Amino acid sequence: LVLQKRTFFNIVPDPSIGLTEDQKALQSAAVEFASEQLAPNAAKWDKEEIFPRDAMKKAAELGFGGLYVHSDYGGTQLSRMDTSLIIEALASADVSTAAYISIHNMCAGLIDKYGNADQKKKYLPKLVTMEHCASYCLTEPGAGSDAASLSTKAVRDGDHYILNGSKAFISGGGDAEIYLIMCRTGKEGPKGISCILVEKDTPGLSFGKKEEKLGWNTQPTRAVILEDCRVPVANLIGVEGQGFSIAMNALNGGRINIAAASLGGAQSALIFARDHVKDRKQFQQTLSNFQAIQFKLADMATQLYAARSMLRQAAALLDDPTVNNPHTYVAMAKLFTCDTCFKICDESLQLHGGYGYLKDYPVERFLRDTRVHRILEGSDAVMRILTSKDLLKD
Ligand code: FAD
Ligand code: 2MC
Repeated sequence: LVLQKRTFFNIVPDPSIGLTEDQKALQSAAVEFASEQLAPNAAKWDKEEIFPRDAMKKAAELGFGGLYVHSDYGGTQLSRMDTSLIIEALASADVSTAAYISIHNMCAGLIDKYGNADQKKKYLPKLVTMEHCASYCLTEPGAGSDAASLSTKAVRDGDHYILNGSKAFISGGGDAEIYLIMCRTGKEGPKGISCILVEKDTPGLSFGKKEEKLGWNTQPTRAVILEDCRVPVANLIGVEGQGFSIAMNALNGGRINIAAASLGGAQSALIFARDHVKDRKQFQQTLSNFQAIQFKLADMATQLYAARSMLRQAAALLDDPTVNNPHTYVAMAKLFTCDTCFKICDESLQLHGGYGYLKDYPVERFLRDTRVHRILEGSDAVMRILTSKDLLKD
């Protein structure tokens, strides 16, 4: 019951349809890696809450640790669209690990885009190989959806900043070597925020307990605590006051990839449902003989096709510098895709009957892992806020 490469493409809607030959080659490499390295281990990593650093290093050997990073620093330098194909393919075997790889790439991409030459030279090579992992630290106990209200402070003291505050729900927290901390260096609101890189062994940086979660169990989630944490001014990414803009721009690509991870999960859930109903007999025939079941599968495939088409178009818009407000399209696509794909996983579980509820079958893991995509990297409500703001503006 693990995903095989041959089954990934052997389904309607075919995830490779409409792609260029280069994109198909990238996708194929990612599917092969996913089916050989992730699929056989995903259930164990989930159950035992293993953060699979060796497997991620192997992924990095294929270029998946520096997807947006310039080749000067060993990166793969791919577009948002091409990156989303890779994350989708990895997630078809293991949504949680693929999603962490997405966060790591969001951080490496942020340093690549906004860091100076010294910062890139110092940090990117080890991030690209995933010898070092990175965490993105925006959320705080009192600032979730309202991220611009964050209160972690960085106060200048000569050549250093002194950071105080705490970050909640940080993926990779406690294990990652690099922390990108969004913190307040100026006035209230989005314009007073900066982005500062903190290395794991910096005195004053500590971590909360590992959170126990419904899904995303192959990656640790911890609070990140900063107590008089002294960081060189050289670790400021971009300029003071640019942090919120940096954080939001990085999140746009992140949101595409979280939704792409939902697509991968839903794709596998559909494959498992199809295979199950073709095999399972009730009332002296296979379940797939019943038109109610056939129509259910058709609806799941149609929804998946709609979500994938929308997400890929939003990714292409984000890649196009002439497009105004691509983040609104990203928001609509994340909202629709994450919601739709979660429902496909739920329908797949239903089609498995009681077996779907057992951990012997993979579908409950896809359901648990995709659920959180409607909350993190901007909840459903935040996606609606972004869309309606644009829609209602004068
Ligand atoms: P709240 O903002 O309190 O929202 C609660 C509910 O109210 C939600 O349903 C929300 O949609 C709704 N809501 C909020 N505002 C409005 C409104 N104006 N109108 C209508 N409804 C509204 N953060 C990081 O910075 N880095 C990470 O690596 C990271 N990893 C995470 C991993 C996991 C497993 C989880 C669960 C979270 C992670 N997060 C991370 C945090 C995540 O981004 C936040 O949980 C998310 O942004 C929502 O914030 P909140 O939990 O404070 O919910
Ligand atoms: N892309 C580009 N720019 C953006 C943007 C985006 N996605 N979102 C906001 N902006 C700009 C916006 O255009 C404005 O620019 P300007 O000052 O030039 O007009 C500026 O940022 C401030 O935006 P708002 O005035 O809309 O600020 P407000 O505080 O009202 O709301 C909101 C911002 C709700 C959209 C933002 O706080 C948000 O995205 N919240 C969700 C937080 C989130 O996604 N957290 C995820 C944490 S990471 C995670 O979960 C992981 C698993 C890694």
